[in-house]
Amino acid sequence: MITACLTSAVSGGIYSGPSGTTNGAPDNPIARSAVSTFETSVVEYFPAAGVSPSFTNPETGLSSLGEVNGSGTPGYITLGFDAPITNGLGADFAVFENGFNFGTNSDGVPGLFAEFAYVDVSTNGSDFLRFPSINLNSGPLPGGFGGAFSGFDVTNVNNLAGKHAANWGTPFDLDALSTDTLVLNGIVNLDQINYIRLTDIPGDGSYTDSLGNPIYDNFPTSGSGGFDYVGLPTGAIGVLNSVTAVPEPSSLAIMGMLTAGFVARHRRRRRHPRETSKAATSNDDAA
Ligand SMILES: [Ca+2]
Ligand SMILES: [Ca+2]
Ligand SMILES: [Ca+2]
Repeated sequence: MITACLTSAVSGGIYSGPSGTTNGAPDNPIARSAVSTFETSVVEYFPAAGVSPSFTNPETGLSSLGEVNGSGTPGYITLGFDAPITNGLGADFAVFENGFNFGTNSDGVPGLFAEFAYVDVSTNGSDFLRFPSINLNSGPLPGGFGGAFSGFDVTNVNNLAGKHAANWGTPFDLDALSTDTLVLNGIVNLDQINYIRLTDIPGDGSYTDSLGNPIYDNFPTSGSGGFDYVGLPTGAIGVLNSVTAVPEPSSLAIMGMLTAGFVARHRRRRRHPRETSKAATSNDDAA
């Protein structure tokens, strides 16, 4: 029975469902419990008009990006890291939102209460490069409560933040950007990503994926409108590949203690050269 469910899940769309592993999907999510490093700073935060003040404090907790229609500027947030993200094997970071399962597609795969965002990366903080994305949905799943409260079939969605349920991170592989002009010109260094920006997608279809398809999500939402940023210190960007961190202060302390011990032994040897030499001799005899 489980096998039948997994097989039908793949036939709905090739991408992963909202939570857990979907057999054969290229973008299975990362569990939050499997990640230990997250962003450490909020570099910029510009919510769109209409977000409730209680959801506008990203440095201390849950905040929202808000959304506007196609004529305005969508809300966004730019996040910084202690160590640059690098393009290692497979996915290099994962983005977490707070969506939840809602509805099911024709294959019985759960849908998602979706609030999507574009993902951009930067080395220098001013030149940002956007991940290519795919949305093959032409609207919400049936059974919702209208445009602002419906489920969406995320097996038709790729490389948009917010396509997985809470505590499941959407994986992003920097390899997807390797042929872009900004990378080839050295302006964005995929082995030194210092900034990641999340930009809400107002899901009325006025914003598109990389193929030109309109993107739909719950719209218009109010209060905590648009993509929800979980806030610091929890963090929304799980780092999977990064520059090797410098030793932690605790490690340095241990190294210091080891060095001090070595110096003390060295001094004892210099003070009592004969004893040391005797000990060595007797050891030799024993052998
Ligand atoms: Ca990679
Ligand atoms: Ca949300
Ligand atoms: Ca949105």
